[in-house]
Amino acid sequence: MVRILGRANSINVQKVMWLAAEIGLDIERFDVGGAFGGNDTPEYLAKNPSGKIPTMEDGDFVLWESNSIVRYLAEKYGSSPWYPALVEDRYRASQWMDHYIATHHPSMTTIFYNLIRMTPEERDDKVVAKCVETLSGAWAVVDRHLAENEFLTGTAPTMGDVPMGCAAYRWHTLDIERPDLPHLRRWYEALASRSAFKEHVMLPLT
Ligand SMILES: N[C@@H](CCC(=O)N[C@@H](CS)C(=O)NCC(=O)O)C(=O)O
Repeated sequence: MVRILGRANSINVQKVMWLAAEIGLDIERFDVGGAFGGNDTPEYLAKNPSGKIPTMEDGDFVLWESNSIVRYLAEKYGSSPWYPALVEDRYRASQWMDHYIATHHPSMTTIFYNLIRMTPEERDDKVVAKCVETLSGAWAVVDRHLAENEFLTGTAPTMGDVPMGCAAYRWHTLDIERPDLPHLRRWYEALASRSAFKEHVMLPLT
């Protein structure tokens, strides 16, 4: 059975668990990282030198970087639409996965850490406001795309919706002022109605 090393409240673990549930793949997950620790041991670092979570083990094959794990599982164990059949659609999906990492994730992480993990004394409200402004622009790009498309890569969710989808839950749940982006909200609500998304992504923010 595929094994995932990583705690359930990590957005990067959630990507993998949600995708696996959508494609019907049984996964054994182990709590590693954060309060559980275990990601700084020589044994863990031999598998994943970044010391981050998640790490995937599929037999002897070890992989880290959550987007790579999502692509691997979708290709090896999934099928269309989650792993799009057309190469062009596959790369469109991949493009949105990369776009999330490059444009949204740094600001999303900063807001999350400030609002959820830090004490009010540690929090930097100016930095949070700046990140919310940056992200409002980044999500507006997604909103315009979703005005013309039901999901990020066509008429059904694919692996391309996974990173943005996980982050959209946080964006719509955190105590921040969001611009009105109706297409983004419609897409997020469609994902939020899925049982696998509810089970693996819509967890308390901790
Ligand atoms: N680019 C990596 C980032 C991994 C990452 O930063 N993971 C965080 C959790 S979301 C982590 O390992 N934090 C340290 C910890 O949990 O102990 C990926 O997508 O897998």
